[in-house]
Amino acid sequence: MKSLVGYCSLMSMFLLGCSTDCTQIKVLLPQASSGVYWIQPCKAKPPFKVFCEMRQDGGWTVLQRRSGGAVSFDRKWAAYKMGFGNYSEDYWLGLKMVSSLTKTKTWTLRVDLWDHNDATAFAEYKNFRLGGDREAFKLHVGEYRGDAGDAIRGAYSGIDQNGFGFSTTDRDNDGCHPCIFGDISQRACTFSDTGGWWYSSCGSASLNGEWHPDGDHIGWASGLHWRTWKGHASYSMKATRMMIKSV
Ligand SMILES: [Ca+2]
Repeated sequence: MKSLVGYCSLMSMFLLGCSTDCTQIKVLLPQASSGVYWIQPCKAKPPFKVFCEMRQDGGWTVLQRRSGGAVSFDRKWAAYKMGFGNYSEDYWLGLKMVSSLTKTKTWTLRVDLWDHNDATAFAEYKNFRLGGDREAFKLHVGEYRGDAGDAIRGAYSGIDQNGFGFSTTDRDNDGCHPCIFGDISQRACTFSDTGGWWYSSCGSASLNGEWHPDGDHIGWASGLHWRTWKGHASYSMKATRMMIKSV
């Protein structure tokens, strides 16, 4: 069935030209199941693979998934630009692909979080898009809704990540020098957080840090943080997922 659906998504891509994404596949094939698909947004050549979460509320293109420590997210600019990991497990789609996807249409970003007791929370942002390579894939988010809190805009003022470029250990766009974490002072947020992100002095959201298992998930500057939900003692999530839907 899945190979048939995959074939159909490829066929729809050829029939519809360049406009395919997970949302459109779900509209064309309401019975389509969650899985790996080829898509080709208008500004993207060649087509690329994504994991589509097919839900009652539509088809979502997964940008990021963390569920364990098998895939390291401690990587440099080139890797974050082009993507890494395993499409059906933990992965980062790639800033270039997300930027090309969000150049056209209007998108909603959904962030799902799981703690180590399997409690969940989510954050959704309207009008999500990324700028291009020349503006360091700057993050743009609109109105927030959810129960995880708006960690992108931050738990307090002065750390709003909206409008900031992406940073990695070899690309510093975090707007701070020094950057302060508790009693640590450094030139860049990525030195403590390790994973790439749209840091802003350094901010309340950071989902690409080092994954920590249950029992070792509290107190690390690195980790999978969403501090408007789990603000105390640097809590690192058990699992996270970031995905977008076109409207
Ligand atoms: Ca800096």
